[in-house]
Amino acid sequence: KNIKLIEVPSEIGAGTRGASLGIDAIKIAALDFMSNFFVHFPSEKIEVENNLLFEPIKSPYAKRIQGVLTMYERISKAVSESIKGNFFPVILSGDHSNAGGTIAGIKIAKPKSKLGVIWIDAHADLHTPYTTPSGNMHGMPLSTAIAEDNEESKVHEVDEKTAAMWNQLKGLGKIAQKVDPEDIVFISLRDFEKEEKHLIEKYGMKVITTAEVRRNGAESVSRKVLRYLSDCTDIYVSFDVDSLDSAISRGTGTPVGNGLREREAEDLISKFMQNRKICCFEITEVNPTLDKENLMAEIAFNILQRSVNVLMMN
Ligand code: DIR
Ligand code: MN
Ligand code: MN
Ligand code: MN
Repeated sequence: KNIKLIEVPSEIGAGTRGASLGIDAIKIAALDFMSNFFVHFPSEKIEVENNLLFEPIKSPYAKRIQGVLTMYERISKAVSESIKGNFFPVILSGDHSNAGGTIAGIKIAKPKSKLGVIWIDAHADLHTPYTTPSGNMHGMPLSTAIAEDNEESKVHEVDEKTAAMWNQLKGLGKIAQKVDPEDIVFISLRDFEKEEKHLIEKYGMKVITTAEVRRNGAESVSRKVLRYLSDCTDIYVSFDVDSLDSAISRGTGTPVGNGLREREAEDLISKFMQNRKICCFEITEVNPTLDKENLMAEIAFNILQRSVNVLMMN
């Protein structure tokens, strides 16, 4: 495959500052490993709106949604153009809200695809402005992808302007539901709210636990996941580094225990990358300001490098 790196150092969707530095931290890890990985691929850096962090919050239940909408537009354009140009986009991203733009971009490039999503994350990222406990938009990208408000679980009212921007996020590319909820598979999900659980149960989204990855191994788990997604034509893999256990993921905004080991994540992602349906890969939420010795970025780099090696052989 013809790899293109897309760098999205946006962190306006996160609740903790610093994820915009994750990409540079990954590059520094590459230098420390004396790897020339980053000279091998064309890359494109997307303009960001991180200056919004200095401004007052206008939408408490969807913080900086105006900026997130701008990011969705830019990211989806870059991703769709790279796919149309026959590239395989590998996205290095700040916070996970950016993944909503990535999914939109894939669908814009491949409107007829049935797109499956493998979401490797401690979290479900299925909140909406109507249910969010934090107002942080990195907890919402999958709801925009499935065009979901979760009215049934509503906990707060949302002002009209915010609601209108939320509708724009969901409708980006004039394709409402970009992913069928049943075509989402969560891996290592372990920290979610009841409003998210409601959607997972209602739509029958698939969940693979850390214990199952440990017990059955990468080969068996990847076969099962790909079987779940057997009627999909294309598959996107989104890797939030907080899927890794908190013992090794200090360097991310929301570390959670009972997560994957480095090798478990690496083996599993490499298996996915062998599949011909894989059309895009994203790594997100590395925050070096929280870390010691740049460990999180080093792990992310190892996983990135092995994944891209596998992609190039396929
Ligand atoms: C929580 C935390 N579900 C929220 N989400 C995180 O604020 O919506 N997602 N950290 O990655
Ligand atoms: Mn996430
Ligand atoms: Mn997460
Ligand atoms: Mn299906």
